[in-house]
Amino acid sequence: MKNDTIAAISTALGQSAISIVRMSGENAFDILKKVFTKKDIDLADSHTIHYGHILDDTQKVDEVLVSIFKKPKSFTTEDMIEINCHGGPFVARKILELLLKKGARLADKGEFTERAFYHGRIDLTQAESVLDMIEARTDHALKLANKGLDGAIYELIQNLRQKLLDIIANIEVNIDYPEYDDVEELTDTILVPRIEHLLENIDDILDKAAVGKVIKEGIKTVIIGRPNVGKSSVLNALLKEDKAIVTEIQGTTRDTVEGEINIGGIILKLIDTAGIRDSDDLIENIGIKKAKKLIEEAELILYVLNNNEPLSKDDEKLLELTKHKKRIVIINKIDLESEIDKTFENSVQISALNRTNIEALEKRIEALFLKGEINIDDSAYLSNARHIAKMHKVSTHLKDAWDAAKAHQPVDIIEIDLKGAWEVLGEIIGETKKTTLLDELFSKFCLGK
Ligand SMILES: Nc1nc2c(ncn2[C@@H]2O[C@H](COP(=O)(O)OP(=O)(O)OP(=O)(O)O)[C@@H](O)[C@H]2O)c(=O)[nH]1
Ligand SMILES: [Mg+2]
Repeated sequence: MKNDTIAAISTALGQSAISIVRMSGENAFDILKKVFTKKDIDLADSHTIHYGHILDDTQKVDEVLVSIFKKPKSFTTEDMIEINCHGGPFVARKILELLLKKGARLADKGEFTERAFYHGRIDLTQAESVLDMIEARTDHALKLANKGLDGAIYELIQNLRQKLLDIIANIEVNIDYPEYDDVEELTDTILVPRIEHLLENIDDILDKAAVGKVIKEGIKTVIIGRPNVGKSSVLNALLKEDKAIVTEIQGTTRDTVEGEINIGGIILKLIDTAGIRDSDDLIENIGIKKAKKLIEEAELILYVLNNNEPLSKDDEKLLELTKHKKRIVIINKIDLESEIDKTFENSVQISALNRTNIEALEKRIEALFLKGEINIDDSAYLSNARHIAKMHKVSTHLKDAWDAAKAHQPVDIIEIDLKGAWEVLGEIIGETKKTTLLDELFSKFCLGK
């Protein structure tokens, strides 16, 4: 790990009231002193703010406030300074250039957070939460990110690791010191329920993770149906704006139209598609192909029917094609006479034109993904795809260990999978520092973070 001095602009480029230029590393104060009017700033107390000017030799560049954080009590655990300058992108860039000229190096993406991680200030899940925080778009997502940042995921994982370690240590003592009487001998009758208990813990975590993922990433929702049933009208009603063109002509929507809404704290990524039918129109056919592909990728299908028309063969086919998906059948145009005699498992009757029952539709969507109230304050939710994939791996190891214990295998065989589970849990919090993974991870950050 390098400890040279790095610098970057930490705020978004563009015009704003202030911008922040950040610097971290062993020469941070020496470099600052070369450009700042207050020459004894390194003697000031940590966590204080100082008024002064940034100078390019004798030329004033900007009037600034400089915050100082002395090692080890800083985000990176190194000496850190933050220069609050005026918000024009030119000013911030000019100050950055000066710092670079005086000996700092331009930070890589995410390098400040990376240093915090490598110096043990935060674990990997907290580092990832910094990114979640930046990307959060709803209150729920923000809460999740905050919990991660506070170390809730870390604690959750460490707790599981501790339980596993207790079993592993017990097995090792049994193997190495069979004569030791005061340590319980772990027979399979004792091991099976203990592994079962861990598996239950993990199932619960994975159940909650499904909710966590939805909160973090949103739901890819595709609106499909035959031409003219009112798909674009449903999109507009949900978005509460006239985004897609609506006409009485069949085949109005040819390409996809997208929009986003926040329902009960989750983001619905809505995609309106071309009505599916046999068409001679080249462009429309491309749209139809796209719609069929989107069905495969969708996490939620809103299947729209026209209340005023009986089900057609096309409807039957499309309903069959989407029956394995999370789906809501929307019976639209209830202001017109009903021609549909079939009932559906999960359906809502609306009039997109009159905006009738749109709230019921929203409630139905919410219920499909958020079973019961989500209470993020109470427990930690995994939401990061990397963590969830690892947790599945942990679960597989534990199931194998459980099978082995049930089959009365020797304890050292069972132990192999228990150790495997323990290691994978370590990978979640970054205890096994595989550099390729870490490089990739931190490169997702923006500069100055
Ligand atoms: N009466 C009534 N008409 C509706 C309702 N919703 C939509 N329409 C009308 O149905 C026609 C088709 O609506 P669109 O939303 O364009 O239908 P679509 O499914 O997107 O059609 P394509 O893009 O051609 O596949 C328009 O004339 C709408 O005004 C409704 O709830 N009641
Ligand atoms: Mg349309």
